[in-house]
Amino acid sequence: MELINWDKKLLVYEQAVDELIVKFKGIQREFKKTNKHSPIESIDGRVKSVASILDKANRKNISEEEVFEKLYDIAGIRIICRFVEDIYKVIDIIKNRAGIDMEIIEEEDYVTNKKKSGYRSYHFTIKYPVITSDKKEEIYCEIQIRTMAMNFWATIEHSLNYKYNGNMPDDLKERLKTCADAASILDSEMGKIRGEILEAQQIVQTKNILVNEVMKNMQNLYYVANVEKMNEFNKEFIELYQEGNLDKLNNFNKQLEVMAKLYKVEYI
Ligand code: 0O2
Repeated sequence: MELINWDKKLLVYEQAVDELIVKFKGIQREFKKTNKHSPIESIDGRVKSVASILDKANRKNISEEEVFEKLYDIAGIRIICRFVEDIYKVIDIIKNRAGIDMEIIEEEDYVTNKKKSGYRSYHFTIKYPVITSDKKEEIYCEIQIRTMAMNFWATIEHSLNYKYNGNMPDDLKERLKTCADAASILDSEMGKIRGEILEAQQIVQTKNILVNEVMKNMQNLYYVANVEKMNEFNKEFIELYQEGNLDKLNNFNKQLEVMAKLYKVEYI
């Protein structure tokens, strides 16, 4: 039996995780830049440690040589959403990429069919092509999609499972199931007030965009308008910003735009 050079073998898995994180962060940015609610709250990923690969292989009766063909989650990324509804948006985004830069091998819906432990999440096993300096290699990768509440529960349960080496006491298991139900209720209640939460998010985003525009306009005017006038504008801006009335801030910005036209400001 040939000894596996793990560092070398896992390089493509690291590359896949890095690339996938960049791709999903790009999608998240796209939503934010267009002032839309992003179904992706955050993304992280990891390559399983060699010890963890060997443990899982052992548990599943998979030989060392077979791990790369039979263990699908050596590379894994996790997409965290705010709402359950967002999970389904992310699922659509992934399905739309099938055949483009990834191939879907398997789907497991533990969101509607939670595991006995109480675990909820949506899993995809994909095949992902990694291009290295001299070859193309297709590897398996697992994408887990879950809400923040599901993630909180899973992270705690995972640590406890690790502590008890998979033999968690029954009473703790039961308490965790109660926690899983509570997380589920939290998701469902948050889903009901989703509209209100999104509106609040929208207000924050609109304010950010407006403030950026005001800043850009003021900066441009600084080059051409007189200092006293600009100090007045600056004072007015601070007052309006503190008042937090978006309509007034918008009118103020329009005033700046008129000034900019008057001074024939060249935008930088
Ligand atoms: P790690 O350390 O997160 O990588 P299984 O036979 O069910 O254990 P399988 O066949 O690979 O695993 O498929 P499945 O069910 O999709 O599980 C893969 C991963 O999902 C697990 O990887 C966990 O990350 C997560 N997961 C599944 N079930 C549970 C659960 O009950 N609790 C928690 N916290 N996570 C779960 P690993 O290799 O087990 O762990």
